[in-house]
Amino acid sequence: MKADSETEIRTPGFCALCKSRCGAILVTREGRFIGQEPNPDHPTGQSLCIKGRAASEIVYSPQRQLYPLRRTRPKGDADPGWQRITWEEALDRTASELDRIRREAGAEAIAFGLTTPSGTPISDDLRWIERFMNAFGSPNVAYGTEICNWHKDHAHAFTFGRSIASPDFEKSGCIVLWGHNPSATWLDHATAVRSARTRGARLIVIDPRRAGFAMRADQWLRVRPGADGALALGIAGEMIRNGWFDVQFVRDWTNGPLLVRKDTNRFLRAEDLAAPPSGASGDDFVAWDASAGLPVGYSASQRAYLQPVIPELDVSVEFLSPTGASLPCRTAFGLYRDLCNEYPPDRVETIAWVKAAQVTETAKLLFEAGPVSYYAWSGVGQHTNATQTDRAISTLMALTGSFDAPGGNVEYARPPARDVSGGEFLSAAQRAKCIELKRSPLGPGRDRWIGSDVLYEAILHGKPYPIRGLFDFGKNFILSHANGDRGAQALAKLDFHVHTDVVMTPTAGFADIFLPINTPWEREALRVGFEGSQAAQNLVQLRQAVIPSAGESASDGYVVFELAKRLGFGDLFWDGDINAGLNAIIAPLGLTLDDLRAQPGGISVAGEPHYFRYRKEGFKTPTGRIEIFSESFREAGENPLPQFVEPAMSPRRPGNDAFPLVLTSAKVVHYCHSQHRHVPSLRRRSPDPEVSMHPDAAAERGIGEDDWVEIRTQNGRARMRAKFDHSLDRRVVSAQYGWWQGNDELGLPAFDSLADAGANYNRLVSDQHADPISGSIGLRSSVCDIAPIDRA
Ligand SMILES: Nc1nc2c(c(=O)[nH]1)N[C@H]1C(S)=C(S)[C@@H](COP(=O)(O)OP(=O)(O)OC[C@H]3O[C@@H](n4cnc5c(=O)[nH]c(N)nc54)[C@H](O)[C@@H]3O)O[C@H]1N2
Ligand SMILES: Nc1nc2c(c(=O)[nH]1)N[C@H]1C(S)=C(S)[C@@H](COP(=O)(O)OP(=O)(O)OC[C@H]3O[C@@H](n4cnc5c(=O)[nH]c(N)nc54)[C@H](O)[C@@H]3O)O[C@H]1N2
Ligand code: SF4
Ligand SMILES: [Mo]
Repeated sequence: MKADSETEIRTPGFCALCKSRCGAILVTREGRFIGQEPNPDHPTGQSLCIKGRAASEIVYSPQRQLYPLRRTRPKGDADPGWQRITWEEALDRTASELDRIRREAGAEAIAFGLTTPSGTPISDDLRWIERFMNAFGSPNVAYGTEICNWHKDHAHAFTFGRSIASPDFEKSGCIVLWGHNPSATWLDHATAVRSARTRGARLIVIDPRRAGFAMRADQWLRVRPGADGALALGIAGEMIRNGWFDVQFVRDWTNGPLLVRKDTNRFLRAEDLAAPPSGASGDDFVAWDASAGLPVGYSASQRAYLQPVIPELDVSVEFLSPTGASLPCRTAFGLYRDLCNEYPPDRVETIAWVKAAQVTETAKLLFEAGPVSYYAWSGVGQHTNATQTDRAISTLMALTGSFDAPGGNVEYARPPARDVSGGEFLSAAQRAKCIELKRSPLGPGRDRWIGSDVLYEAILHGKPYPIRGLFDFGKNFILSHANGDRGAQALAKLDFHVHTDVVMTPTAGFADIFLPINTPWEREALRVGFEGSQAAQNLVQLRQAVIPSAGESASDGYVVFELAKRLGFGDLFWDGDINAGLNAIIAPLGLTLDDLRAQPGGISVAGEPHYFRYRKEGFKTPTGRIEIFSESFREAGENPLPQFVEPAMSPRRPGNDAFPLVLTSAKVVHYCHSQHRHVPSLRRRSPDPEVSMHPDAAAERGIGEDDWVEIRTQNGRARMRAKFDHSLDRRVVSAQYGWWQGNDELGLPAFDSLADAGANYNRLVSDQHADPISGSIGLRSSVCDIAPIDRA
């Protein structure tokens, strides 16, 4: 902390508004927060985006809610009749209502809503909220993971036994950005990609829009929204056909050589055979030794072949069962190759709208320019086929052999702090009640995360059992999740709803109790490890509160520590002492809060990246190897190979002729999701909701640039301003989401989030079709038409 003048105080901290968590200098003058500046001494502090620079407007916005409120009028009434109450009253009432429903119907009858730590500062207090939800005992948490990160952080594990981890951009020869536009969404990623480019790294961007790095890529693949799976299979097919892949890696580290029975579509086991391979028995797997012309056993527990062998990757063999029946088999890799062969470049062009030549060129580039690192985010995750698309991308990436290699995707060492999220408090019996598990035993329900569609169903129709209460930490369901109208019906039906937020959102408007949350600059926050590099991971920082909280606003941490006491589990919350809790987290690092307070820039804990971890530990998958073929998927009734399935709403499915345009969306640098329209410097730059379309598609419909238009789908309508984008396929439009908030200072309007005359993108999207595994909804693969407003 250093005083530049008598009154200016400059404190190192970080911006918490998004996943980038840029290191920053927080500046106050005469007790007032002036703003943040980049802090090049911080591993993520090279620069700040316009949102980060607008921090003081967020803090001092007249649209913030500063006091606890109680509803006095019925839900659904245009006027909630908010009445200001004290924190004491608000917390007492919340505790007694939560306790009542828990006693009457079990903790599972209360669902939690939780906004995203990638696009809000809830990350400051996430650990405490997690601990609270677990201690309270509810297995139903609507986190939005299914439309955000589940594919990359969880589905990825079905292939690799771990998440997508971190692209080691610094050492990459080739970078792949697949449905990820860091220029608008992750400043620190963008900085790292830019410097890798300067150093000569090659770049492949898969995006329907020519935005951000797509403009400077070696290959920009303009994929049809939701057809990424077919594209990935097509590229993999070219790599395999031309020998442009790391054969040795695939043979040694994937389950490609293991034989699969044609009759059951399961792996062949030693016990299936009349003559098991030497030394193999029971459920040992079987591969083929071509030189000996014999099967050879593979033990998953030992992660090794039972005899020295160079197994055959691509072969079909026929065996005899103990009863003498014939057992035709093919290696997993052979089956994958057959699948890829169904997507030759010209067919990819027909399905995915990417030029055939680019499929081949991209395959070659991936082979020649490695090591390859990649990141795949919202462009992949928001489709009804998201999980298999993620499988298709990960198996494709397995072919490069760059996994866990310098310049590939790697896991950085993390400071070994104590995990206080309290997973151990939630019993197996409670976990089993998670309503998402009905959809798929493999999906987000395993971590007790639920989709908004199943939440609405449980509230509205009591299926699989009634959910009566909602404790919502910021999630703005009506704007950020599909079918906002059904969301509103569900919210209106709740017996009790408590909501924490900084502003009064349309979703919070349905609450019984509203609790006002402060902004990051008004509260302390501990961060153990940042993202993007080993140096960032090593940093432990306690961001200081640089100004007092406005009004009576307080942190989510305060809320849950206070409620835990009232609900009888204060002992699990250090009897209300947050500092004691924070000290417990950092104790294993040999640090105390006093140490961190004395060094607001943070303390670096030594840690080295551990490349090639799998060589010692194998992969955390059922076969102990990268799973090209996932038997777990087979057992759950899904295709064990990364099969491409058309999105539920697709121009290639019949019945959609009235909606000839594919509708997708993207984030803008000015705002996070449904936030920040009230911030003058941001709204001035982006005053209206926009839909981008090709000028020819506009001309066909009599639409001029900047005209207000109506977007129509089977599910609803929304009004936005037309923008021309020559780079788009003329059959694709990309629109903004999250528009509801007015801007009082600029006199710019609010939008009715439940009306056709409003601008709520997600009213256009049906929540009746979901990814069978993750529950993801097709936010980016709907079909629509667009008309000028005057003729609407
Ligand atoms: N069509 C379409 N829909 C999308 C997406 C898309 O790309 N297209 N993206 C999806 C994605 S990736 C996500 S993650 C979701 C996000 O959906 P949500 O998680 O609902 O995120 P927001 O809409 O930003 O709402 C966050 C709320 O949290 C409040 N808030 C800010 N700071 C705090 C805090 O410290 N504590 C609390 N309690 N509240 C705080 C904000 O004021 C805001 O009202 O949206 C999804 N919806
Ligand atoms: N400014 C800002 N930053 C944010 C956020 C924010 O709301 N605003 N939110 C944070 C959160 S929660 C998240 S999840 C991240 C997400 O970060 P990103 O994944 O980078 O987010 P998007 O820009 O929504 O989507 C990336 C790209 O996907 C493209 N795309 C659309 N449809 C498809 C498709 O079908 N296939 C492919 N391949 N690409 C497609 C879009 O055109 C877009 O350029 O950003 C985080 N950072
Ligand atoms: S990218 Fe912008 S909003 Fe996100 S942490 Fe950095 S400065 Fe803050
Ligand atoms: Mo997200």
